[in-house]
Amino acid sequence: MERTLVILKPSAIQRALAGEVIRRFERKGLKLCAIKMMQLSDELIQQHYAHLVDRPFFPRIKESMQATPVIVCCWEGIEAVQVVRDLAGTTNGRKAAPGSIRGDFGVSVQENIIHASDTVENAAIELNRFFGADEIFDYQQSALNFIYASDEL
Ligand code: IDP
Ligand code: MG
Repeated sequence: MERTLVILKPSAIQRALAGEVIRRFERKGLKLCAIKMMQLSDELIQQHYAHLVDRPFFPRIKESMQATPVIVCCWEGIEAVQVVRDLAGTTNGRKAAPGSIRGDFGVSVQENIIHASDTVENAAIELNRFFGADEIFDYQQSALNFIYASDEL
């Protein structure tokens, strides 16, 4: 099983899409292992978007990510990192496929509703960045044998 980080950005909070987005992950069969609301600090944003710090639009992203508290969550499943990236859709909401979260709910590059970890390695780093070990829960997903076949588990 993989675990991945999703952030419901201020664009999701302000547009009252948090429930809708969480519902999509739940209905897919992913297991919710952690969830909390938090206000992102300057330091956390600089670490999280380190690959964009030198880009001219970085101050705008930072302001946007701090506009409201965000909801961070951890989702678990087989190949969960790619499954969640596919559910999110490509970065630009105008280009994202209809049916994806960004494709259905956004028309912006920046205000694109969610963050989703892009690799297994980054997912582990990001989960560690946003959650303490005691905030991520191990519990039995009772429908597991109806979500996956026995040879997939
Ligand atoms: P991703 O979120 O699809 O992984 P990244 O390239 O990692 O995309 O960028 C992180 C976030 O920074 C994007 O989700 C988007 O909110 C914002 N962003 C990326 N590129 C641009 C840009 O060219 N203009 C404004 N915001 C951008
Ligand atoms: Mg990214």
